[in-house]
Amino acid sequence: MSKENWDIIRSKYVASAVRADQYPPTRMIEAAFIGRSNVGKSSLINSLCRRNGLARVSATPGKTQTINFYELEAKRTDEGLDERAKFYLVDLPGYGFAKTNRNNKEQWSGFISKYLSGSDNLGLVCQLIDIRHKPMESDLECYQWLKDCGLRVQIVLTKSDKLSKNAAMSQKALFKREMGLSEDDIITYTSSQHTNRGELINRIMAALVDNGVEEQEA
Ligand SMILES: Nc1nc2c(ncn2[C@@H]2O[C@H](COP(=O)(O)OP(=O)(O)O)[C@@H](O)[C@H]2O)c(=O)[nH]1
Ligand SMILES: [Mg+2]
Repeated sequence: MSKENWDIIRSKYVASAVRADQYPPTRMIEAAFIGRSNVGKSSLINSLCRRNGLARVSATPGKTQTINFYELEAKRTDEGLDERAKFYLVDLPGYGFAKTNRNNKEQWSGFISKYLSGSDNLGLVCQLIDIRHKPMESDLECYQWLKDCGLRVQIVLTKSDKLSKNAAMSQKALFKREMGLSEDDIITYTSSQHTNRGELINRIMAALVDNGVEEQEA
């Protein structure tokens, strides 16, 4: 594949849903974001869109309990080309929220799994994992479940600024090994510094283009 050069140039919130009939009526290809509560998902979404307040950043885990849809426009500039593509960024509730009781947890998983297994438009799932942790049961289970659904998954190791370069590299190697990933399946990220922003956007767009995102000449 040639080196793509995509950027996110526009973003807006469109809808929150707890049921399928609340999804936005216009169908577009989707990239979903999932991870444990407090992994840095809202911060990553804001960093990708270069918008401070698009998704709500919180120090208290477990706040987002709805599926949130944002409409994004990406632009590719290569050798004078000016191509645009629109898609939905889908922010999913965090999994593994310790304070959630068993009942809530079951309800929650049903609601998420319905979305993930039922969306024909889902081109990529970005699964976020805190780089400081060892691979956790819930992360491995989630990954396996997504793969079993036939979904394409990009692993993003968040908060890489919390570790030294060397420690971050060995954590990445550990996740690669334990999850059986190739180099293209996993990336480190620091939201506050937008580290690896361009590379992650290019990977997201490559997956969406493979899955039929419509590119338009501007
Ligand atoms: N050091 C550091 N902290 C981060 C980073 N991303 C998020 N955080 C912090 O982690 C906490 C949870 O972030 P948030 O984006 O709300 O996580 P969410 O619950 O997954 O949406 C907040 O206090 C953020 O400031 C990062 O890249 N580096
Ligand atoms: Mg959040």
